[in-house]
Amino acid sequence: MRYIEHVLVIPRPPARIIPGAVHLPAFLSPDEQEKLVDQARAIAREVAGTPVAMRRPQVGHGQMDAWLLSLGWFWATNPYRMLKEVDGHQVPPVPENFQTIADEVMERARQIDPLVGPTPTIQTALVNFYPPGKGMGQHVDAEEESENAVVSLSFGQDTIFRIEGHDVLLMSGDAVVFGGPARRARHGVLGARKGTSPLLNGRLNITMRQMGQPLHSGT
Ligand SMILES: O=C(O)CCC(=O)C(=O)O
Repeated sequence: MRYIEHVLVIPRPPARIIPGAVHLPAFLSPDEQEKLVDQARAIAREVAGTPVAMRRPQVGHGQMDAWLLSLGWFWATNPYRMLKEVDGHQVPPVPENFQTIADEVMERARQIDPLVGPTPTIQTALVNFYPPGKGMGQHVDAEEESENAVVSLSFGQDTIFRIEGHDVLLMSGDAVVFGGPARRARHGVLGARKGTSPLLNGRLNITMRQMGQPLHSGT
């Protein structure tokens, strides 16, 4: 008997979602994805048990479903503020390779929609871990003064990214940029889809941002 494998490949071209927001499917190779996940894990291990450890922040009276690790600046809640240290513990720095990735993502995104604007100087990053089924509600990234774009990378399980009512399927290795007119767009993610990834039991997202005025101007 002959077994014929049928592989369904659905084309996912790069696309502008709304003006200033771009989706770049499969931007990272499987090897790059694995290395970045390992890198994030290693940082999380280094700070485990300290006040800057990965945690599920309290927001208002509730607690987020996602686990957050802050790099560069610590995203504190109730009230919202950005801190350089927490109880005498330095926030882990943003790894140098994040800027290189952001540069590459932005260059590609600008080819799809120049409205994404200048490349951010990556001064802060959030590593968000979503257990299967968990997501993040709609919100606006408003803590940073900078109007330069947010660069977001996805690893592990699929999810739906919703921005201003537009839904996009995000898979492991995808990048999203929102800048220019979309910099303060409302966005969030639905629950990570169980069983969609051999890389992770859950979903990891790395979101990189510039905090304030450029330390050096972006390209
Ligand atoms: O997980 C994502 O793709 C989105 C994360 C997010 O919206 C944020 O960190 O502000």
